[in-house]
Amino acid sequence: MRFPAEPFRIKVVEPIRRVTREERNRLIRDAGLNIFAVPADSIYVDLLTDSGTSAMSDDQWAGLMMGDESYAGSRNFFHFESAVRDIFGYRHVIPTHQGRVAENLLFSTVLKPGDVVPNNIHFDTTRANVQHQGAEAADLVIEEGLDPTSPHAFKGNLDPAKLDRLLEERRGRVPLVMITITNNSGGGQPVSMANVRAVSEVCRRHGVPLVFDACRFAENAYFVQQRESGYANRSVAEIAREMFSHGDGCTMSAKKDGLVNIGGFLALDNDDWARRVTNLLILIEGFPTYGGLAGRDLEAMARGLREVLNEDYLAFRIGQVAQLGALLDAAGVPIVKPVGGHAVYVDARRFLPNLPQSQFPGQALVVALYRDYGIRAVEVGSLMFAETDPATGETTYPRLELVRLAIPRRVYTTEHMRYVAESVIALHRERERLRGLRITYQAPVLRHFTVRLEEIAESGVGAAR
Ligand code: P70
Repeated sequence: MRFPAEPFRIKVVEPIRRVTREERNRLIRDAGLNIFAVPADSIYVDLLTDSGTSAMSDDQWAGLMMGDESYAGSRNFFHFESAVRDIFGYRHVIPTHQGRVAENLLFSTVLKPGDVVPNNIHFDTTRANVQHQGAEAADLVIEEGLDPTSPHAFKGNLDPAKLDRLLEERRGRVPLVMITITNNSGGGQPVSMANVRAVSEVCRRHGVPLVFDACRFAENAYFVQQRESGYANRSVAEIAREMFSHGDGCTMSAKKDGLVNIGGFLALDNDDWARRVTNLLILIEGFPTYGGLAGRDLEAMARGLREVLNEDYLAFRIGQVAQLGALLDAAGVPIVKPVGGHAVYVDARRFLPNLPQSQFPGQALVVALYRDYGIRAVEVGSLMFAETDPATGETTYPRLELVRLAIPRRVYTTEHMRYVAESVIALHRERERLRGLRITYQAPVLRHFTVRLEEIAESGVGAAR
């Protein structure tokens, strides 16, 4: 395997400032070992997220110039609305400025305290938005999806039997079922069409609507085409359309597979939900034909949503991520396999087996990657997801302790990817010198964004409570 050739030429370049290790060391200390708090211009390869970090095409940039900034009825809204209807097939299209607002609008409209929302695995903002309504977020991914070594082709699948049981037990308390494509918290793993069909059948039997978290829908559809029997000769656009036909709506952060730097939406078939969501939208986000965005942003999103279905692009995209994973795997770095769509996930538990989850091995790895190599990754593990019961003070840790190397779309070249691979491999060889961390400040929700930590002195290693 090799890195795929880029199916684009580069027309604009953004210089990267080179920074010394001493400067990075100082910056990460000032940041309280929180990678969100270091200045982005002190980073060489920024793999914090694939969200809002993509490079737009010349066609999208041209679209920005066609922005119609009318308060109501902008032509760009109609372009955007027809792109969403064509691709997703849902009637009501409600623009938001990003994905979490779509989640918040939906959940504040349909959830009550004590409700439950099943999902394969909720991502952080989705989980937090469910909990914010006093509802419970239930993760029902198949067992293989929690095993970083299982070679299952669709590790994002939601277990239909677990769902059936939950819908039985919590009858009347489940206003909707969600399914995240691809499953970000589980390693960017795809969900198969057969699974969506099975989940949809269970939902219909119980009379509960199915809503997709569709952030990375094109990447998911590409995996279906490549891996699921019966889909090799179907276009990615047809596959996406078929998948959405099994559900009742979707929330979307267009900062991923919309190929834009800002934007999102909620698309729904249910008239009553759409009406109530729209009323709330006007209260907190904006008029229904712009929803917190400029006309030009809507145009870029309309064009990006169509462009992302280009199969040369997707082959390059998925191939670039897969090859980074293959280089790490060949050198013995423990990663989640198969490699996901938008990111390579390093298994921090196996990378740093001597550090217990209470010492944040994933974050320790993130700090070292930045300090030593100028690479920014993000922890998706105990820092992001551990929960402490306020009554008992007991902490439950997530099954997976991962470090995500998320690849922005069309931004980095093959040489950047090689640099990342060589750096992670070098760090793996020197892993003995990494130390555990402890928290010195944390917020009550979504703490990873603002947390502060310090390194535990040498003698503290392995001596966790
Ligand atoms: C990411 C970002 C956002 C996201 C998502 C899924 C499956 C909804 C949203 C919210 C968040 C992030 C994480 C770490 C560092 C930076 C950013 N995911 N559903 O990178 O969408 O951000 O538009 O409100 O993945 O995975 P939005």
